[in-house]
Amino acid sequence: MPRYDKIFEYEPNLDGKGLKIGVIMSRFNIDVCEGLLSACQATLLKQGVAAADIRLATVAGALEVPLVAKKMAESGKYDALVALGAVIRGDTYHFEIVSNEMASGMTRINLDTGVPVANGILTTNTDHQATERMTEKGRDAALCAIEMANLLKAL
Ligand code: INI
Repeated sequence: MPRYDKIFEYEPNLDGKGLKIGVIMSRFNIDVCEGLLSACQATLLKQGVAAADIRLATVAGALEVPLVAKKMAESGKYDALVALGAVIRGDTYHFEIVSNEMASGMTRINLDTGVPVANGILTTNTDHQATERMTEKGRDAALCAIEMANLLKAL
């Protein structure tokens, strides 16, 4: 049933069957990262992605994620990627550098490679905020990756 009148819409498709998904997870603030991974993995499986079609690479911190994501995107093996990590504000300017560089790196990979990368990297002021948001963020990133993979195939 069309949602809008007199216009064809590529309807959001969250069916993960047959999709190959690469996950890049930072290990910095590992408890939060593993919370993100757990929600992401559960959602991918729930949406029909086969366990054997999910590959995980881990890196030291969020700044390392874009390079690994780029390499995975260029490999041609994945329909979409999910980046997971936690950048939590400390007392230094490093937070801004890590958050901004990571985000611009992710945008570049999407546009340069044509492979969608869902950004599931939390940027928060406190550990508490990160812990509160990790389940929803991991889930949303998984759904975003599936939706984008299907949309790009359909266009
Ligand atoms: N990396 C993170 O993933 N989260 C952070 O909060 C963080 N802080 O705050 O420093 C962080 N720094 C490490 C960075 O991502 C690189 O691993 C490091 O600079 C080596 O390149």
